[in-house]
Amino acid sequence: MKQILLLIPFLFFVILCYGQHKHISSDYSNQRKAPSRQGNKVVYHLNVKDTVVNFTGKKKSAIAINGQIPAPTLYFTEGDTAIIYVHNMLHEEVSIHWHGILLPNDEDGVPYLTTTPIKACMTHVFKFPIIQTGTFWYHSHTELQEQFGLYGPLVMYKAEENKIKEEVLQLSDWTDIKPKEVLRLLKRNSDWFEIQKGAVQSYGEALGKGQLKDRLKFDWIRMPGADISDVFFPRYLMHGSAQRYLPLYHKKDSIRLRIINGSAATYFWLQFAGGKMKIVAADGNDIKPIEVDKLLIATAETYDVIITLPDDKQYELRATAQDIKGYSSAFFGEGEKVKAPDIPSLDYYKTMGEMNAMMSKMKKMGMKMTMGLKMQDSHMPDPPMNMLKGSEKTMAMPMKGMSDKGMDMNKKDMDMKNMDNHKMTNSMSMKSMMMKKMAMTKTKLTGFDMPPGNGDDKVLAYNMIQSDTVTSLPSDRPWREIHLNLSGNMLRYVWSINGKIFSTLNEKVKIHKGENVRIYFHNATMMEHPMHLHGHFFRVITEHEQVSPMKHTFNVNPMAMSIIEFEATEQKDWFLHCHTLYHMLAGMATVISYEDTESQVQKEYADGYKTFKKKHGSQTFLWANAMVQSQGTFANATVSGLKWQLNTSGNVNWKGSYEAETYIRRFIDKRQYWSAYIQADNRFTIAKKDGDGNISTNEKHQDLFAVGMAYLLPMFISIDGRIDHTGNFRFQVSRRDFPVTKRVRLDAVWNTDDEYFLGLRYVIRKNFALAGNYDSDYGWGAGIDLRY
Ligand SMILES: [Cu+2]
Repeated sequence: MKQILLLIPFLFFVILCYGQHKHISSDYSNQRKAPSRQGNKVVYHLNVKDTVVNFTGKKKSAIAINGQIPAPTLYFTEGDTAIIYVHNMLHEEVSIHWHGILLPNDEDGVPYLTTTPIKACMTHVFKFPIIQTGTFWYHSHTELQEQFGLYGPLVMYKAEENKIKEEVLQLSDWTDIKPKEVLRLLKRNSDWFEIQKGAVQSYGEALGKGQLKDRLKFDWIRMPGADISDVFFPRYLMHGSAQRYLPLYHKKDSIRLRIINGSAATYFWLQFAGGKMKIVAADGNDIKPIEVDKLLIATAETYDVIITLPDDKQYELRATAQDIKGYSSAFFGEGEKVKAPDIPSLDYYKTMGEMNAMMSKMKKMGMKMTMGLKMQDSHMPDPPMNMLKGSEKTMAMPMKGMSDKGMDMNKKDMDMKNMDNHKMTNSMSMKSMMMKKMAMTKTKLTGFDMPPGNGDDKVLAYNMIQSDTVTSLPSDRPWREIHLNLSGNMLRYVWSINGKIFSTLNEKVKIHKGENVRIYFHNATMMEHPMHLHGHFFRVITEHEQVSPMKHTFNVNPMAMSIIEFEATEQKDWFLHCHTLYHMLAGMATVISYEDTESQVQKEYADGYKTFKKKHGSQTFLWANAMVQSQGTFANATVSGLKWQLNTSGNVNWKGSYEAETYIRRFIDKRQYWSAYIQADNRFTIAKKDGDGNISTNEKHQDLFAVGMAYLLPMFISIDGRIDHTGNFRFQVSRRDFPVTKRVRLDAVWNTDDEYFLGLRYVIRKNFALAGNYDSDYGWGAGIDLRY
């Protein structure tokens, strides 16, 4: 009886949930075609639901809104009130953030930070006045849902708008690998994506190209290689399909393209086959029109671009992924196809050499790969991007990860933090002025100037964008200056701001209403970061000081410094983060917080907020592998957290000898080169045959406890010393995953107990390789390597 009573609340929930679904379904059919309008209230219903897609020839699950990917475009006019019902029909929590929209804090849609999370089977109503115009978008802010398809456009018209024909085009990237698995592979430091992209920089190829020295230099500073992106995407989408056909356009038609980069982790080069593209708005704000041949759109940015068809043909608008590994297209008009030119693929080895040359140049100049920290030095050399620009244009490619030197910045930065982080000033200090000047004239704030095609093309740079109104901040306000270092560790795929991973962030960045806020972004990493501040527009300082463009998302170049400024007119907390989804979820986020105003949601959902934070950098991952060989099996499993790892490895041969080692390791320093561990060993050895070939009955059993320390040397050589409970000291040297060729990896281990291991792997698939090895205890063998 008691059990039945306990069942009642459960049954009640099931009925409620089912009822909710039914209710939504009927709503859905009514609402899917158009919003309902009552006076200036515009009502939309968004049904978030599982779906099945087929972008690559394989059926995969995804998430759609009203059955669509991208989600339906929401249209409003300035002065409207948006009323948006989000019906969560998933069995998991959902959130919707209105990207680039100025709205009350609790409508911003970041779950647990600003807005109540939308639990499974629940509906949340967003209501906010439309006080701006332009092209924007919306997306989930819950874990990896955005990569699953949860994004859509949002267009706000002026009350009196000169409308011409228009197309909304949302760009995105798609992977058949589950996004969670993508993140796990990045955390595992798997090189499967590099293999897929053809971006492995192996010793074999470097030797063949005469660039062994460059390859060694990279390894010497513990940098895995030069690359632009972390993830391989098999498909890029132009508003939901790889190729889109828009035949209803004719000669001389001008079309306003509202282009939104809704990708999880891709910048795109845009090209139009029918002539120049006229850019008229950036991030929703009108700018002085600029005609260009190419433009790079960073993740989460939007541009309004006008194209004109020169003839009655089909003209391609192409969006090429920045790593040139694929593109999506839209064809305008009918008739003969006119394609946009192909962009030559990247030469990683060439880049490697050029980056090394740049680094030595910087070293010679005594520059600590840090921008903006030595402003007083009038002989300050140009920032690296500038150097890049002056030389070969194809070299503007970043190195993946974090340089040794870049990490020095953290130390230095600590001093700087004490000095003037969050500093209040009434007027600009000398240093501030110098830095600003630098941002204006030296750091060009472009995307990578890797010209897609010939060098005469006009390529958009931030410095070319001028707002059509003056954007300078009021001069009678106090200034607050904030320095944010974008930092990271590629080896363990940890990303941070001021050395803090969001999951471990205790102190928010405090500002005060009524101030002018200036934020310096110092990118100490070798990757670009599209930084996005919620709920505000900021001016990105360019050489057109007065009319610097207003944006909600902007690209910070590798090893460069950029400045943004905004008026603090809001209240409560606003998310500030890198919009590369995997960087954000690995910790590159912080909170801009208005002093003395607190979000009710964070208090109300304190535990949820903790979990939300944890999911931005402190997730736990598991990986394992097993080499099944002719002489035995070698297995290894790791559970990895932010600062610790639990690992167990074991070997067993067909005769019954086995050995198992289990350790728990804690990383000590910021760079995570140092670690300390405790270990338990367990061995059972059946002695080998004696000289006459008789099997000896001599068996040996040994249990050991040990403590040790390990350090990662240049060249990715790991050294490790441990002492066990019998007093025996063991020193071990190892180098793993050494890239011999694109697909061949070498592992080598040696220790003072005279044990050694040499293994070669030929990688065939993400989780399958052919392997052969020699182990001092187990002998020669060949077989397969299975990886998870
Ligand atoms: Cu980033």
